[in-house]
Amino acid sequence: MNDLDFCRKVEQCLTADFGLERDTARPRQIYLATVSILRQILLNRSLSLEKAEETQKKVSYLCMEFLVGKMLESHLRAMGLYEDYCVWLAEAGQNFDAVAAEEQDPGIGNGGLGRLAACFMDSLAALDYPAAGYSLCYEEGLFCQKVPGGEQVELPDTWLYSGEAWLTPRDEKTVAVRFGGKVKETWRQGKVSIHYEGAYTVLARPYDLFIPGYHNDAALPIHLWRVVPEPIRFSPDESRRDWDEHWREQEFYSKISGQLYPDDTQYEGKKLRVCQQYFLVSATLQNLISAHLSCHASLDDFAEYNAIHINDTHPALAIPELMRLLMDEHGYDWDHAWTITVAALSYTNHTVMPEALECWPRNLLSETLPRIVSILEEINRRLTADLSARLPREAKKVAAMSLEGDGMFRMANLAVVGSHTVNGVSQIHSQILRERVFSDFASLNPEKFTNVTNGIAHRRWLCQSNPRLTALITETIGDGFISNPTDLERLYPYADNPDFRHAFADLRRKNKADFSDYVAGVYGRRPDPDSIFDVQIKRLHEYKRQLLNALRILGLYHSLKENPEQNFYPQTFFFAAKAAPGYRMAKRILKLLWCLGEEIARDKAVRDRLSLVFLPDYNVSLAQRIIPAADISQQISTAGKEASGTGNMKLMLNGAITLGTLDGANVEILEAVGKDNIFIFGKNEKEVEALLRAGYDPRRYLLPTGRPKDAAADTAVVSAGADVVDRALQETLSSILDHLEKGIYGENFSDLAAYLKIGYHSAPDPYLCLCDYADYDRTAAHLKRLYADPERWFAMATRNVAMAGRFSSDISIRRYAERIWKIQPLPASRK
Ligand code: 26Q
Repeated sequence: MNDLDFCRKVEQCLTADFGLERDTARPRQIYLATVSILRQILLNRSLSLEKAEETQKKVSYLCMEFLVGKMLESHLRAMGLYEDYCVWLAEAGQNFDAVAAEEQDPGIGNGGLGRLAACFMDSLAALDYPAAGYSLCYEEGLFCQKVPGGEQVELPDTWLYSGEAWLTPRDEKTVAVRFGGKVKETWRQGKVSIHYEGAYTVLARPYDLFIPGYHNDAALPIHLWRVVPEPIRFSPDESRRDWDEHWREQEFYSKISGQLYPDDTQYEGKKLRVCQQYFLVSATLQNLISAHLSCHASLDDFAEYNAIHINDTHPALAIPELMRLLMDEHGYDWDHAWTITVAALSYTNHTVMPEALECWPRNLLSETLPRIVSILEEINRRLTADLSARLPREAKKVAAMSLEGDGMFRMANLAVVGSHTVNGVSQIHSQILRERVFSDFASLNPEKFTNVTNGIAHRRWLCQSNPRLTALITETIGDGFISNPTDLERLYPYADNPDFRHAFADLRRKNKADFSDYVAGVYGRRPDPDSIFDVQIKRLHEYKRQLLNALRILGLYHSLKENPEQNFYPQTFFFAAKAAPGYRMAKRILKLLWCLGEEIARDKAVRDRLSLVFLPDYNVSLAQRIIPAADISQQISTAGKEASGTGNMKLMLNGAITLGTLDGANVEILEAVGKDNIFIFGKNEKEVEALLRAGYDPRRYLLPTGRPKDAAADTAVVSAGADVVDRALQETLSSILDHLEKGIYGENFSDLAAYLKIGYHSAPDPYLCLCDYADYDRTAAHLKRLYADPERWFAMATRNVAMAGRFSSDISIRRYAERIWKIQPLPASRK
């Protein structure tokens, strides 16, 4: 279809569906009509893809979340319709931004993991791989965040109000998923048949969301499963039903696709969550099996045509569920079913935080999924028998590798055992998986473990969100990088070209001014676009150390108060972060950030040079606005804790300079740009581990208590591990903690001071804020000094942009496709 046809169709739709003309229609109706036409085009494309897939292996990417971001602009751009559509609107006196504003951010994800899934779909479509995403169609996405008075308030995210328009219900693909009840096994001639008594059946219907490829004909579906209540047919059987019980069950199960869980690390054994997970995997696998059987004689070759990827352990029940379907519904014996299952499945781990590793209480699983539990037990019986034979006299190891322990089923062990390949999401993370988290499995089966470093959709995160930089790059090296991201390396020599650097500085200044206007419009205060924009945007978590950043800002504040005449380049710190609703410490840190922002804003003596802006309701759209305006990218997690990070890549791609620890993908950014173009500080992962093992004592970094400050001269130098802690540092940190105790903007933060000093749960701060403070401060100060030299700064920025191509999700996806999924792009001749 050419662009004019497209605009004409939108116009026809406006008339036919709403009885409106393009010049009098409201933006919402134009939005709905446009989405309706895009959806029809994409549905047609995806149907032709379904045909092509019959003869080729495809990947199904299972993920409890897809944080797709707004789609109107990105889809129009990918489909080559954007420019003409804007002109067509303008001719009618309409404006693209007004129409685009009708779309809410579809918040069906928490953070990094969900956003990664969305970036991967973008690249799979761009590279024309046969693929589909599978997730749930949550009625409500991640909560909208308000922060009145610094307290986080969570409001429901009703994304379907504008999001429904993108969805195509696929009634014909509805399947049944059973929960609860009792399992009856009947053995006949060595074969078991399974019956369920008193199980509750929920219908699952997919609502498809389509992702277009970049300038090709691809349209990949993300199938979002939604609960549909089963119609009740009144029969003698039904008359014996306990109807009270039925209503109770209906009330519970109808909520399965109701809400996204807003936690991104904390595991909690909630029945509804396990039901969501099983609902996703059961519906998905039934869908894949019936699609396979519609064009193949049997399931013997299922794994030759299907790569099934489980994104974190959340869909790990796919392993026992595929076993169940193969054995109970399709008559396979155990060994054959297991061979097919392991050949089909692969698993990406996204976290090493122990509190995030999912373990389901046995009782809960037995009452909810009795047949799955018997399969898990059999997998485990065979696993532990095999391990005991291979590791005699190593009962401890065998117990640690078992799927069951302490009355829990361990999903990470299940995911490792039931997959042919396991990968981490950055070099350092994959190494930690091999050496620590899964070391026993890795020593028995080293070839199972690999690394695929995460990536980002550079077409969204550069081309769409930073048009000025994109234009400069295109003028300089052409537009090849849009499809071949490593072409950006051709920009590298321009770091030494003053004209290029000036043009870069100039556009950054404009981006900052635009962003300042936006902030002023939405939040009331206008940041100074001539100050350094220093950005930390990510979920709020102790390990990400927003608290460390806040301590340093307090340090700067004190220093400005004490020495107002100093030469201080104005600096604006931006934070955006949602805290999990039940995460108390995260909410306290959020409050501190907010209060500190207010206190500084009211201090006439410093506010022109230092400010802290907490931007509420962080989401994909806000990220797209702030990233092109960022000078400094803070990636300061305690080493070994951040699996990869992807915000670090987005900021680098837009030329922000990283201030970070040797953690996650920062390590690879360092490798890409070299040590002169990134600012690394703090303990590395091995040192962190060693220090925690040896015993970390944060009080070494503070003035000894119980003595007046000036009487403690004899403690001028105190050693803390390898560190030399001088008295000036102790004074700085003590006065920062005093300030927390005294209160900031009327709020007392003694709890945070105690956390830093003594720790809580009888352990000192495991994220080592005080320990890393001095090096952080030194490194940040050094980086800031460089800002005063724009020639040097924009040379560094240029090198960052130039080397960011390797972090495109196109590159990650090619690796997954070639090394893990073994899939090929569709032939160009498919139409
Ligand atoms: C688990 C159980 C119950 C409820 C919720 C959850 C849950 C939900 C989401 C647990 C974890 C998540 C999300 C994790 C996540 O986003 N991890 C991030 O993944 C990114 C992509 O690989 C990495 O870049 C980040 O480093 C990692 O933190």
